[in-house]
Amino acid sequence: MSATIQSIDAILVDIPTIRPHKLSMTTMGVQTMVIVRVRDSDGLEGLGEATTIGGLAYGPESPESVKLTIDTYFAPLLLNQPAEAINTLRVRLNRATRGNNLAKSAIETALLDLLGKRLNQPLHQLLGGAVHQHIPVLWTLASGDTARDIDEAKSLIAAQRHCDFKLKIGSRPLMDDVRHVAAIKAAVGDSASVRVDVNQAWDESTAARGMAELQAAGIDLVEQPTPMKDFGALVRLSQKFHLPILADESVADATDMFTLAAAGFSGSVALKIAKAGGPLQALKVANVASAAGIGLYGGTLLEGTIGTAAALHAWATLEKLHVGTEMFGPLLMKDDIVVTPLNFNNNGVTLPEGPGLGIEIDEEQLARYRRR
Ligand code: MUC
Ligand code: MG
Repeated sequence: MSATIQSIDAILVDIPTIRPHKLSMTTMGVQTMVIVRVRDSDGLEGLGEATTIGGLAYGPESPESVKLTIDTYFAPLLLNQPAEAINTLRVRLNRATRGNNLAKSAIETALLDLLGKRLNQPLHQLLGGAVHQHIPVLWTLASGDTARDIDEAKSLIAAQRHCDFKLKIGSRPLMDDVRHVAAIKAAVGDSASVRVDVNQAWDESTAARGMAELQAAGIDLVEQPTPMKDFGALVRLSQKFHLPILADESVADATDMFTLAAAGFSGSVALKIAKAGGPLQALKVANVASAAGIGLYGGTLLEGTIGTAAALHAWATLEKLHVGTEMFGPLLMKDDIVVTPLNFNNNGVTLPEGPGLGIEIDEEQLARYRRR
């Protein structure tokens, strides 16, 4: 007899960030995680996480809506069902509920963690095994202040914590942003890759001007310059410039990836377990992208250690991450709720060991930061 799901808890956890994190649509001072704990009839527990950026500023799911969706709609569909039937459970959820991929990602992660613990195997092993044990991780400079960003970059380079950087732009006039980016690129030098993320803030003509300026400043990549639903703009910009484009918000799932590629997009895609609905779903996006010759990037919605570990297990199974990853979420938070944090070293992170995610909750820390 297989184990059945006995309880599902979705817990809101608020942890301040180490400094303001300024994106085109919001400035974060705190990160809210929804930590999901799924218990089975043998007493084993699987962990998952859903996180977004700035409440409802980034996308249509908020941490509070993720909790409500899981408590009210997902739990009745999952309770008393066989815990290891992950594909069947996903079909069951998707027949009864639309969208809500962040909430679905937390559930898929927790079920995979649970299965890994049952089989005493790390999550990457359930996905066919890791190709890489150490994965490169860039850092986002987004304090909102050029001099502070330069200091931050230089100390991270010196500590070999990160050697590549992404800058968040788009909230200021174009040429202010270009000057900010060019100053940082000049300060960090040729050995560091500097990219920008516009988070949809430009229209197509601003993007065309911006890309020409950024190319001249030595920038390596422009992420989501234009609105997510305007696939035509991304396609035309990717055909017009040698400076590559990284599609982020435009591509949530494998169908989005297929549609954008079929429309003629070339460049790379930011894979995110949250956008896709879980690690297995994000790997489906990777498969479609690879078939279309589109490069891969390990993306984050600034998850804490649990969500970041889940993504790392998935990214580790890919042969090549053409433009690296940004799995630094835990480092942006002032504190953690796990017993052993991830090991960031040598400009990257080491894949955690142990069954499932290889992550254990620190109950005291969880009690300290959970929302009451
Ligand atoms: C995004 O849009 O890429 C990832 C890194 C970061 O600083 O923000 C996120 C969201
Ligand atoms: Mg992005």
